[in-house]
Amino acid sequence: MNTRIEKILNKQIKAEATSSQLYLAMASWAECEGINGTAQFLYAHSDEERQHMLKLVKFVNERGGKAEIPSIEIPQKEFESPSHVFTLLLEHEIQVTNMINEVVFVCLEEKDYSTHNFMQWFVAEQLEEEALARNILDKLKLIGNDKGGLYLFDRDLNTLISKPETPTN
Ligand code: OFO
Repeated sequence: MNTRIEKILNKQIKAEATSSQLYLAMASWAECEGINGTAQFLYAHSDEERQHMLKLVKFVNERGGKAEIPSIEIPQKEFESPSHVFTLLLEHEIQVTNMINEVVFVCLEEKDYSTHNFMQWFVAEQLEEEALARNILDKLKLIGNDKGGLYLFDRDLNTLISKPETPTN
């Protein structure tokens, strides 16, 4: 595997692991706050990010590179509200999208078309994740401080949990 590609994919492995830990911290906070629908949504989202990391780990190793399993900084553990959580989540996803775009850019510069092809899955996934986070934030804006609305929002968040994906690469 081209060393520049290996390096940037390893950077992405760390980004996905960081996402997984951050969403796990958010899930744990939500559970302690008694907003269980939100907690379940975030636990599932954390698992999804771990699957993204694994997908990259397996791809790097199968293509003759060496995946690096990173250490992760302790994530933020206190949040002000569900809106605060999902605002941070969207900001984080936008950062990850920028990183994915950078990987795609390097693939083109290095003429590595098979990694470029592999990364298209992540490009599509980022679009979905950003759209989902924006959708949730829009709902929260509408609800404002209405406790009944927040109760229903939390209950319904369960329905937005996507199915865990088994990594194929
Ligand atoms: Fe891995 O999609 Fe979010 O970060």
